[in-house]
Amino acid sequence: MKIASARVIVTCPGRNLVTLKIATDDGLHGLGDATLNGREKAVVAYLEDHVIPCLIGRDPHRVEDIWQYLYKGAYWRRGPVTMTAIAAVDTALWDIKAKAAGLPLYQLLGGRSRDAVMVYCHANGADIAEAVDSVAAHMAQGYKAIRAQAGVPGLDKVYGVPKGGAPYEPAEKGLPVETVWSTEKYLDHAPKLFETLREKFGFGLHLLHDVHHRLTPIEAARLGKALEPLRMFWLEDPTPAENQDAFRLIRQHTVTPIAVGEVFNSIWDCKGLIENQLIDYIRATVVHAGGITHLRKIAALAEIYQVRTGCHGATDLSPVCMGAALHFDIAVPNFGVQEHMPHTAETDAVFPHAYTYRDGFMYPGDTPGHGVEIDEALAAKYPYDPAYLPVARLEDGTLTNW
Ligand code: CS2
Ligand code: MG
Repeated sequence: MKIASARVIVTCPGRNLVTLKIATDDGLHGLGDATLNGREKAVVAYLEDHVIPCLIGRDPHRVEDIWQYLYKGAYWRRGPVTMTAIAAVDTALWDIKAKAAGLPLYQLLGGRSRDAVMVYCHANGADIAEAVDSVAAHMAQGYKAIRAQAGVPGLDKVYGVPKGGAPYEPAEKGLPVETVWSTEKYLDHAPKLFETLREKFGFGLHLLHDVHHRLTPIEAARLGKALEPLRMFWLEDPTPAENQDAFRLIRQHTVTPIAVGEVFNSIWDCKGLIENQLIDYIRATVVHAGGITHLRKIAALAEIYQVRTGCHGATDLSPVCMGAALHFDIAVPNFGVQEHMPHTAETDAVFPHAYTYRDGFMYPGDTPGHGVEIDEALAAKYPYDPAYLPVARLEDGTLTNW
């Protein structure tokens, strides 16, 4: 079997999604997600100009060798663009390998370690009352784990809360919009949200919260400590993680579980966090952390230190990533939880898939491969539409972490 061709498909059924399709000389094909929110075209160029020409004629079964070739052969290692491109190739090759074997991908990853994948959804509201209603609505859909985000009095826009009740989509069309952030206003308000949720719903529900990189380590420690009585499932991205040692300060002050890693693109971004047990969940994903091949290595390191997986699963990760992630999730021994932001109906129509949601859990399905396909004719009806993630500034104008 040889790789006969490969091409990149860009579509925008409500948001931009990038897919790599690799075809073999005996009629098989595999898909990989190559979406990098706000930098989609950089990955398209990396794949089309620097990767695809090197793939033609190679044996698609040599998944690890091709991964090493693309990682070490580039000389310039790591980074979100490079590792998303490698991830797309890797995911497509695993898809082909499983299809050639006539098996669902999870069977090539060690088989099931559980019967279902617990997922968490996004509840949000412009204020605490709306967020409470949103949590109740998602509980009614069967979710056992719910991330809650609410507006902050005095701030016009905050991460995770869409305007006008629309589904949350962080990227906005056109050039980046600028939003204002106030840690002081947020820190006074966040604990009230979870005190209200616990009073209303008790402790039988897993509650999660995404700080989205906005606090300093000591501020994150203060928030973690304030939330301890509310028994969070996790506090996500409490502080930027370039300085992995910063998490020691958080750990010294609070036992609230910490989740980090959706922006990580290699094991080197989280080696210290895991080995020093500074986090409890690693959020690295199939699409941004080098694909199935590399994510398995991150999960294996994490397993040694009792760190569990909690893969990112926002709508800017395509159904191709979700499908591959669910096969990874159902097989990996140290699974924690999978993020689940349902895609739009238009997106699901472009990407027919075997995975299903039922009563708080997801199932990858047993179709050979990762179980996700693309309707190229329909995809072509949604041309790329430039969109960027927002930029955040403090109230005095200082640029800060969005
Ligand atoms: C968020 C994402 O889902 C999450 O945990 O951090 O919505 C993130 O903001 C987007 O994926 C960025 O593109
Ligand atoms: Mg996040």
